[in-house]
Amino acid sequence: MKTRAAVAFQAKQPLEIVELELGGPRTGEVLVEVMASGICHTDAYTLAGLDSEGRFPCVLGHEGAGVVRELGAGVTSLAVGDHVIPLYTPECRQCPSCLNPKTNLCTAIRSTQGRGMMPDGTSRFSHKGEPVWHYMGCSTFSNWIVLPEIACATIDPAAAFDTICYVGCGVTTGVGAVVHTAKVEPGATVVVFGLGGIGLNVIQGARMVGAGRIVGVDLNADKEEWGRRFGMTDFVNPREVNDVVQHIVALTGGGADYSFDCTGNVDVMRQALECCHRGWGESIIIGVAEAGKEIATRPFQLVTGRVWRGTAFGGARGRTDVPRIVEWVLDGRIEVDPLITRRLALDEINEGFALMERGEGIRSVVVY
Ligand code: NAD
Ligand code: AHE
Ligand code: ZN
Repeated sequence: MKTRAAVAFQAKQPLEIVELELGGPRTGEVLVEVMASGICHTDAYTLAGLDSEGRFPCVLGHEGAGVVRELGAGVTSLAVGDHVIPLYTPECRQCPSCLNPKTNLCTAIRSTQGRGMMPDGTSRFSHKGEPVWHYMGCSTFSNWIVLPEIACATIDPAAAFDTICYVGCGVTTGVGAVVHTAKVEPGATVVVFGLGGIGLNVIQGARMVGAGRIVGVDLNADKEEWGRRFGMTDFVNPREVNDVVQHIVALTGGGADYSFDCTGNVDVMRQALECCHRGWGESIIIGVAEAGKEIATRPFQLVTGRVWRGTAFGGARGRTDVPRIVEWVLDGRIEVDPLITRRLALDEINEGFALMERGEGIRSVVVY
């Protein structure tokens, strides 16, 4: 069949809207009509050529929502008409990682996914007879996609596609980092670096679990109002203080119980660790740094009890936890709609990337 898609033919070039050929679902796969897709900073990072797994030409996009339209052989847990969120972190419930309660990082199809392929090692997209690669197992910048059954979370059909697609990455990553990875307790002091599409969800996750003090840090002064809207109690602009670490340690009376990097900048990651409280503060890395970058700190920081962790997809097990987060959105515990600052048609997608680059708005969503 044919599908309209925004194709990244090469790094650092605008996406091009073209018609692709799409092969149908094979055993254990389904055909999904994507109804909406958010644009995440990770899409921009891969398009900028900073992703060691970036493979071109490809169809980017990993924050979608849609409807199952056709089942491949052997699919038992999905039905035609189901509303689903594609999962870049699938949940097979059988691999050693799925069987280990310490991680959400299912390994069933990770190696082919990282090479832009479906689990059988093929690409289902092609253009003029040449393969176009999948991205993060999702490629939600295509109107139609094929997905493995284990990479689909079934969600409540009451949720609007152009809002709930954001749960496919940003909402789950931010809220999940608080709930699943850090397990922030009521009353805790939380510091969030980077108040974009992820950081604001960390803030609202911290508010939801009853954190006491929620400090937001961003270079963009416009983000103060955004942070306060979602529960931030204090704002720090690093441009306006001498030493951001010392400033936060003083502001919080000794340091954060939990800090989160939502910038992808390795210098900020160090600040996020070092502003944690001696003895117990934990810093969670969410931001994705460009290929070749490394983090550094004095070992003393860890010897004196600070903990450095990372999280992918907010530690969420997609098929289990995503439907629950959708319910939190539907019952108003998590607010998504106000964070979607622009809705675009597919042929306006490059404008969505430009808005993110300029730091204007929070999330842009492509509506098919
Ligand atoms: P975004 O562009 O919406 O937000 C980034 C924010 O960081 C902006 O507000 C920007 O002003 C701020 N910022 C930049 N440099 C800063 C600095 N030095 N100090 C303080 N603030 C600074 O991006 P996003 O969509 O929120 O994504 C944030 C990061 O999270 C990206 O690196 C993205 O790739 C990553 N990410 C990771 C996961 C995961 O599973 N681990 C999931 C989604 C996104
Ligand atoms: N391809 C990159 C890794 C990028 C990365 O860490 N991605 C996150 C999700 S970001 C979503 O916006 C992730 O899921 N990581 C776990 C995993 O298995 O990739 C690189 O550096 O090669
Ligand atoms: Zn993302």
